[in-house]
Amino acid sequence: MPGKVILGAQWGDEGKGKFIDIFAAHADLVVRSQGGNNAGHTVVVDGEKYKLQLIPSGILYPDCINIIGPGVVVDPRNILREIDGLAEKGVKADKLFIDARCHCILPWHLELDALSEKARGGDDIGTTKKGIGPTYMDKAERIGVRMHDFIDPNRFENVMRAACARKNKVITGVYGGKPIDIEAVLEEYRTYAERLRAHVRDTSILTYEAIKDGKFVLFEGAQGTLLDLDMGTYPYVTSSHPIAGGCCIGSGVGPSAITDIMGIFKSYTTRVGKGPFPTELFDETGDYIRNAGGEFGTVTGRARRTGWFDAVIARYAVRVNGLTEMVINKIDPLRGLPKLKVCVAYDLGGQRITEFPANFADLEHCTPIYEEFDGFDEDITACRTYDELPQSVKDYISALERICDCKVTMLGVGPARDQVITID
Ligand code: 2SA
Ligand code: GDP
Ligand code: MG
Repeated sequence: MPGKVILGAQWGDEGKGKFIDIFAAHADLVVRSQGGNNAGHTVVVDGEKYKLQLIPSGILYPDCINIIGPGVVVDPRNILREIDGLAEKGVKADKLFIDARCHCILPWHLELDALSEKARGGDDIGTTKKGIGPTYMDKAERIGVRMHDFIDPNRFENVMRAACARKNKVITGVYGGKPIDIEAVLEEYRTYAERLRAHVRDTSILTYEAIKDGKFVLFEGAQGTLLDLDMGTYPYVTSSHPIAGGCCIGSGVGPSAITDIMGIFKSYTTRVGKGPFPTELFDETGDYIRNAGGEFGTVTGRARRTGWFDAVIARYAVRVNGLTEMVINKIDPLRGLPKLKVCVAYDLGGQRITEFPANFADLEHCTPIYEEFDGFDEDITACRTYDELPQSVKDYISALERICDCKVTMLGVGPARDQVITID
């Protein structure tokens, strides 16, 4: 049985949620290994929309075990809200387990995320303001509050007081902000700690044993390859590791656990937040794609920036993730555009380059070199086999497969779980 990774191969929001949901139906265990509630996955089941942030998509299947691995940062207030929201829709969280090693996102992290973005002036990252960066900073500095301390009644108060006092110095001293009232936080968060206790485990054991027993383990990616702290468009990245290697670190199992790595792409590109984006469209074609694709942030509602498919990025994603297969999702929004463009290389100072630059300054000066393909006017949302697709769509997909040098195994033609095409 496979250890399958499904991850975002661009800047996130490729529609991972839909594919994770499809495979979660057969999975014994679904594992989140990085990020936090900055993620937003939309899953549409029987017309009902589920917007999941931190809880793995396997939650929608009663027999599936859902793991929040040690590499994830957990906002106690937010996860309980998500659990309650699901309960209102009849979805139980009795098989949801949070690793004891997870770092907690606490009120000072939210405050510091907002203050640090504001202090950067026009040079802000465009974060989701969920406290992600400041929480990972504390983890790297080795001063964070881990879940095992948070839920321990004998340690909770001391650990929280110490962390708050330390961060209040930064909030007031560095940013001139208002200190966090620890008494109010203790009162509110003590109840969260009590409620979360039943979910906390050493999840690396659960994941390891599932793999050893030959179960189907699905590693659920969040954000996307270009937002990876090391391999993404630094500094306009998130503070975790959305690339395939991050799954091992963030779930506590070794690389031999992973057999398949599926990269989800959109048939075009989007990005939320700031940072370079070579194929970005600032014209009516960009607006057309944004509206047709409903490109607005799942968590923050922000309008996503839109552009043509960038195969330089796609080849990079194939390489740094070791993708074994590609999915081209959201093809339907391209309907009605006379021509479809694919960026096959960049022009950098008169030189043609085909590898994604490591240097942010270079990337800013790259201009795309495009190949053009015919568009399509047909409604493809009801197509369920490759043969039913218009010839121009088939040509576009074959071209992406050729240019990216990776097999395309599935296509997406609409938001619902069944609006996919599997290519044999
Ligand atoms: P952060 O909050 O520190 O992780 O922000 C750092 C950068 O990472 C980007 N980022 C994302 N990009 C796309 N989608 C994300 N999730 C939500 C969604 C976003 C939303 O599914 O739509 O609702 O706006 C996500 N999370 C982080 C972020 O834009 C910064 O560029
Ligand atoms: P994720 O973060 O990668 O899971 O993606 P999001 O849920 O943030 O954004 C993807 C959006 O596109 C959601 O609103 C999905 O319901 C929608 N979606 C997913 N697949 C398709 C598709 O093939 N066609 C269209 N039109 N919408 C899709
Ligand atoms: Mg998303």
